[in-house]
Formats: sequence, structure tokens, C-alpha cells
Amino acid sequence: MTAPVDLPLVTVDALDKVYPADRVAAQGVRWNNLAESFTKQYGYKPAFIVRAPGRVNLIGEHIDHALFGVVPMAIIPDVIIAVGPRKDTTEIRAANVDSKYSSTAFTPDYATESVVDIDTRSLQWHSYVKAALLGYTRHPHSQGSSIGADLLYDGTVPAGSGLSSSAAMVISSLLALLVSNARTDGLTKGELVKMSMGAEGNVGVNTGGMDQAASVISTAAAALYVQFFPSLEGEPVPIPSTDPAFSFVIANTLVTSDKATTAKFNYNLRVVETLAGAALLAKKLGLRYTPQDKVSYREIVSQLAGSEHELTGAGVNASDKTSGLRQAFKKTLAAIEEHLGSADIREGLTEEELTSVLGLSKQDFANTYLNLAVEPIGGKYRVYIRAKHILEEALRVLDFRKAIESKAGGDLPKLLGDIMNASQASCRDQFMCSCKEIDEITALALEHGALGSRLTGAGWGGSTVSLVPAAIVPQFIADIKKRYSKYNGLSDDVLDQAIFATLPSSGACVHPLV
Ligand code: NG1
Ligand code: MG
Repeated sequence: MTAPVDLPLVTVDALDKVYPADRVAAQGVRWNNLAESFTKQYGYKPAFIVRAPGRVNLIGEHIDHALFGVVPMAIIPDVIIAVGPRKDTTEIRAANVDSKYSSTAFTPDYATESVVDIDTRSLQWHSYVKAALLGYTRHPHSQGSSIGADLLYDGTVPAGSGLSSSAAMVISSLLALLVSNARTDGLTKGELVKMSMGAEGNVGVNTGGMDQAASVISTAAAALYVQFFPSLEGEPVPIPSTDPAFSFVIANTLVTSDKATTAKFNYNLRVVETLAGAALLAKKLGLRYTPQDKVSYREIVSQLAGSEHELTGAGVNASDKTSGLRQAFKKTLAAIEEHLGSADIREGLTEEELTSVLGLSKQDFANTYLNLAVEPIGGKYRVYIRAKHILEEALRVLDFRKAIESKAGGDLPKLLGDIMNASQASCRDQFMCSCKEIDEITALALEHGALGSRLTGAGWGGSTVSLVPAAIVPQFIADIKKRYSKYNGLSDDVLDQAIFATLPSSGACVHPLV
């Protein structure tokens, strides 16, 4: 069987390959409307429509950077683009059916290194179109330039909600360019994931890869196990639809965590605490390592498992499915307890203390770890509790998969729910990426019948995901709408976008219009 990452991009002729059966009719109307609006806007019919979905992460938070596997799921909300390739020009015109997003047109300058201007300090919706164009032209597949194209966007992934609207924008835009330029031959899904990770880097985000993999590789009716080490792999994790039936309900806190302004004391700081902690552990364990090189906790696990490879190298046969892996995770956790949990390190290290134990000069530390500015909370890098979260969360991912594979029947929802609750507690207390609104929704969710509830995505705002028995989903949603403080007084339309049950949908695709 071909691995999902090695499969070619998907071309679909009918929407029942894309959405669950009960959504096909409504989505058909939406897709037709988009094609008609394109014709009105640009004066000719579009040649094809591309789609890329948002994602919800079910388990495995803030561990993709440490190269541990995660289990996200593509969701029904998505970005679709009607596309008209134009051989007569290199101009790109991009419009959005939502009038709050103004139209744009730009002509890339392929003679310059920058090609297009992207203002990363003030991101607009079309910054993602440009980021994709840049990612496309810099990829060997593109031969360095693109023909012109007219694009009309329709997005239903709420922006800034932790459901990866950015990945959906970038991937759909990349697909539009790849198909316009007839460059999809021989292109695999894995290649598109890497291309879109690179492209999202163009808007100044140091992305971990989970969002892009979920949006591209997901298959209908299944979540996706994404492995990053030693190489990118995707494996469907089927979610039982009946017996016992349960749903994942997404509830947006309506708090947006603006990475551009907060990353220095949350997202980017956690990445530094993770990398510095791993370097310190590798050093204490006497593993092959040079402090100027970054090392991930996943690589340390492999070293402790006795694999023969360089710390920063790949190619080791250490698939996340091997039973020895669980043992190696536990061994690493014990090592974290011993070496990072000691009295002198446990509560955190100042930069002076950290550089001194790492044996690095202040300058070398800055060069290796501080390419993005950070502000440690209370002046201390909390390497111990971050490390504990990461290893325990990585173990929970194994447990989550095992529960689904074990066909636990009636016990499955409770098993999965418990794992999700433990993840939320660790995100809140150890990784410290929850916030009071997430705590409020997850507590309300459990009170109203959810078996598990946690933040999804980076946290500090954004969305929550709750596992809810299918029979009570409508009542559950009604209850949370009534009780969550920030939903007070909002219109039905806004509320329906903020809280909804979602089923797995399939990954990115192309739909030719003949
Ligand atoms: P969000 O902020 O939800 O897009 C981020 C990262 C992921 C992953 C999660 C935490 C980006 C684009 N995405 O997700 O790679 O690290 O946080 O699990 O930074
Ligand atoms: Mg994002």
C-alpha cells in the first residue's frame, strides 16, 4: 500500500468525496454560487475549484515542534477558490466573496529576489496569497515563476480561532497556482505539505507542520496520525461513527491570541524553553551533542532507545508504532525527572544559569536559540515543566491511538475523554497555554455532558474541542451557547460559527469544472 504522504494530489468529480453525506447538498449550492460569482466578477467562467480544510487537533499539543506525532483531523470548514488561469499576463487578481476582505491585484516581479512585498507586521488576508506565491516560485517544481491567475475565495474557517485558517489559505492558494501552471504531475501530498510549511514561513511564522499535514493528507471519516520523525508520515485513525456514536464539538472562546504581539512570552518562548531543555538533557545524559546544534526531545528518545544515528540526523528506523517506543518515552521522562527536576533547575533558570549549565556563551545562546525575541516569565526559563508536558503529551498520543485501535466499544468515548482531560490539565498547569476563557468553556463542557474537553491549537485563546455523546449534541450546544459568558447577546449566525459539531472531512483537493 502506498503511504498517504506518497499519494498524488486528489482530483474530485463529486462533492460526496469531500464532505459527509448530510452536508453535500448545502455545499453544492455554495460551490455553484462561487463559480457564478467568479463569472460575474471576472467576466468568464472559472476553470476549476480548489479546496483546503481547516483542522482541529484532537491530541498532541505543542509537541510537533519537538517532532512527536500528533492526531489532528481535517474539519468541514474550509477555503475554496474558483480559479481562472491567465496565460496573457503574470498579474494575480484575488477577490473574496466576503466583502470585509477587499480585492487585491499584484504583478510579481520575478527578476527580483523578493518577488512580492509581504508586510509581516500587518498581515492582510491576501498576505497568505502572496506567501503561497512566494512558496510556489521558490519550489523547484515551479521553475521560478507563475502565469497570471484570477482567484475568488470563499472561506468558512473562522480567522484567528486556532482552526488553521492560515494553513487552509496557503494550501488552497498553492494548489490554485500548481494547477494553473500544470505543475501537479508527480507531486505528492507529502511534497505539498512541505511546500506549504515553507510558504507559511513567508508570513513570519515558524510553523511545526501539524496544520499543513492535517489539511493536505486527511482522508474522509478519519483523524490523522502525523509522524514527523524520522520522516513525515500520515496514517488515518478511523473515528467510529456509530456504536458508540460521539461527536467532536468545537467551541471558540472568541479570544484571539495574536501571535505577532504575544509570541515573545508564549509561543516562541515555549519553543526556546523546549529546545534549551532538550539540549540540557542531552548534555546531562552525555549523548552525542554539540550545544550549538539544536536537538529535539524526539531525537533524545531515539538515542535512549539505543538507535544508531546522529542526534540531528534522520534515517533511523524508529517508527512511532514500535512497542519499544513507549518504554523509551518513559525512560526519557525518568531522565527528565532526574536531571531537569533537580532542586536547582525545577523552578526555572535565569539566562545566566541556563547558559552556564549549557556551557554556552551568551552570544552563542542568542545565535542558536533567540532568532526570535523572548521574554521569560519572571526572568526564568521553565525547562522542567515544559519537558514534562511534552513527554507526557506524546505518551497520551500513543494512548489515544491505542484506545481507538483496541476497539474498546462502549468504553471508547470515556477512554478518549479522559485522555483529552489530562491533556487540558497539562496544557494549563505545565505548558501554561490555557487561559481563563478556555478554562471556563472546558469546565462548562464537562458539566453539560462532554466526556472530555480541551484547548486545540496553540491555546491562549482560540478554540476548544469536546468529545460529546451524539445523542446529546444539540442540547450540549444549546447549553454552552446559553452559559459561556462571551456568547451572551450574540446573534444566532455568529453563534453557529462559534460552536458546532464537526465530522472528519477529507484533505485538500482539486475539482475541475468542465
Ligand atoms: P495554531 O496556533 O493553532 O495554528 C500552533 C502551531 C502548530 C502547533 C500548535 C500547538 C503554527 C502555524 N502552528 O497552532 O504547529 O505547534 O500551535 O500544538 O504556528
Ligand atoms: Mg495558523
